[in-house]
Amino acid sequence: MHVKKLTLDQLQQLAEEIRHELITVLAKNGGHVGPNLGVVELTLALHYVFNTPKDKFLWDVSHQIYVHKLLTGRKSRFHTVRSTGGLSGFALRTESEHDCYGAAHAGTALSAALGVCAARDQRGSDENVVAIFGDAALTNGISFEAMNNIANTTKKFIGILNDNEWGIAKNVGAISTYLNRLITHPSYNKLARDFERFVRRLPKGELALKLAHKAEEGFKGALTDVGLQPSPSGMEIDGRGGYGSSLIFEEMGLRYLGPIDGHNLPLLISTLEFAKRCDQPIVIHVLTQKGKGYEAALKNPEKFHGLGPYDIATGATLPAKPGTPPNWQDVFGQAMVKLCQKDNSIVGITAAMPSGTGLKLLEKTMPSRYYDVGIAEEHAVLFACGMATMGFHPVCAIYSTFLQRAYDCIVHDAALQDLPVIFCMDRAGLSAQDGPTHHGLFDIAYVRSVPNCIAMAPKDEDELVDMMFTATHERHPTFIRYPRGPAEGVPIKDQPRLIEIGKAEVIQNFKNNGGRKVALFPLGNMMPLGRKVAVQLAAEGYDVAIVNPRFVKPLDAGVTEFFGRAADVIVTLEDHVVMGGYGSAVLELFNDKRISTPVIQVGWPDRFIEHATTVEELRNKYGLTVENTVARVRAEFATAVADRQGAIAQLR
Ligand SMILES: Cc1ncc(C[n+]2csc(CCOP(=O)(O)OP(=O)(O)O)c2C)c(N)n1
Repeated sequence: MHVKKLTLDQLQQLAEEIRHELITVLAKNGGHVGPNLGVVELTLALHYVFNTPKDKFLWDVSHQIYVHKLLTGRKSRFHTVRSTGGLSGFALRTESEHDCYGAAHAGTALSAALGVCAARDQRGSDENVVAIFGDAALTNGISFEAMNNIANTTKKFIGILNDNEWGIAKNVGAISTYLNRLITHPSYNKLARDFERFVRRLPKGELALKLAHKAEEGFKGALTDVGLQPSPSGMEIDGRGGYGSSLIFEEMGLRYLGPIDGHNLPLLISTLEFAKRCDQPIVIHVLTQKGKGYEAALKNPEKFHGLGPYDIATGATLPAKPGTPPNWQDVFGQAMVKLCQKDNSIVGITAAMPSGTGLKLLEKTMPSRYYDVGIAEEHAVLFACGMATMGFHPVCAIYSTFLQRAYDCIVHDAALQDLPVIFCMDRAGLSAQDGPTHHGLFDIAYVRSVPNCIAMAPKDEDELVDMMFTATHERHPTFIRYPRGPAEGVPIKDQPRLIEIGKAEVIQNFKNNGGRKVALFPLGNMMPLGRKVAVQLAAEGYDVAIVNPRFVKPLDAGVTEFFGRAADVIVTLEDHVVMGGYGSAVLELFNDKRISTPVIQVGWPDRFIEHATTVEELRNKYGLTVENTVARVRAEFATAVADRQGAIAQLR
């Protein structure tokens, strides 16, 4: 797409077409509708002014990258976005030379962009480097770590703060309040003199000049166009000699331009042209509207941040089929409310994911017991640790993949001090359409090696509630992992039960019917697969036991050892990488006890699992299936028989 050759009218026409494409394709595939509709003009302006792949765009989270994909040779494949074999929903270096940096976790763009700048300066080349980051990404500590470093690292750095007042939910905290004050302040206009001078110096006849004139108009109307609320509080008092001196960016040695209307193409283009020529690191504060151009998305920014297929006319998403069990997240949210009602020591903490985790219900019903700390997982864990030292039982509801961010806080703060923080690790397992950045496949490995930690996985939603209840009675860091989507559909008891720590549940013992003995250990959400495997093996004459491990740490050494000695073959099943996972824990125990029963480990291989339309497709591809598990059991016995026959033949 030769955006640079287009006139302003053509650019505006293109913006319309892009919006249409986004709304129609995503209605089928699902995806990040609101964020992308919000950056149509910004992305067009970026491509108008800069030249990728030479110039580098680093998108924070990169969920807003669809427009960039459409403009960089991927239009014909856009209908495949987030589906099996199709385009990724995020920036991916292997997908295009125009995606110079992959991402999907928040807060990485500024640091990585600064690294690119440092490399450019070392090489002596002249690429422009642009980091595009959201107002909620700015609540993330890494963004500030980067800003602390920019001015003394490079002279050429362009940051674009894409401010739409929303993360997934409404942005929270002091930074958000600060940005709001900034954009509503009557003397906000930091576009200022030298920008005007720059505009006047532009050579006549260039489109940019015409755009610049339009820009002035647009700039005047910027705030009213976007329709942000004026701040109710007094803004003059910052205690530091005037509002201007308190600009965070300028205090950090970054030139600040804005706020400008992020839907005003001429204004965006002129401002970016200016930034390109600026010989000082610069941040441009751009105001955009999430969901711009689509009524349904404007009405419900949280839902349309990211969603599954929807009806274009109404914005309604497909209702769950009748009889679909509640989502794990909803069960978690309801259980939190009940637990908090009965026990004053319990609070819920989310890192900017109230609806995704299900904690929104707590926010609604018991707001005083609910904390949204922003996209700040490290802070969330440390905050929880602080509360735990005061006798509280904080529950951190954080996706498995995002908790990776806070690993040191888990080790150094929660575990080392042995604090009763509860980690509800949501999305443990696959997030199929998001892909490798979002799959939660490493948490067992990273938790089970840390002393003092207790790690469990419920087989169904009733057990999830029991485990949460149990965790609130513990004096150690406790981790509960469960996946995305519908639970198992079992009834939940009125009164949860305490589960004995480290105690597995024997669901089905051997029948001693003369069949070859196979003991299945399906962890957590692998129980349905385990049960199906059991049925198939029994049909083939095997004598099958099923154990619900419940605990990855501490393992139920007694039960595991018993079956290790009684069975001919053990099968562990886990929605986690095999390496370092639950099966590894069983093998370590067997090694310790000198048990030589073969262990078949069913789980994810030692590679990053790509995105796909459904979890089933990926399970089929990687063999987390009934057929493959049964085949491996058969093969194990065939090998054992062959080995035995070989050994007998040798004796003869
Ligand atoms: C470390 C981390 N935590 C949580 C998330 C989930 N998440 C994805 S996008 C998003 C909100 C981003 O808001 P913002 O940066 O303002 O961008 P916008 O969507 O508003 O354009 C969140 C919390 C994430 N991607 N990474």
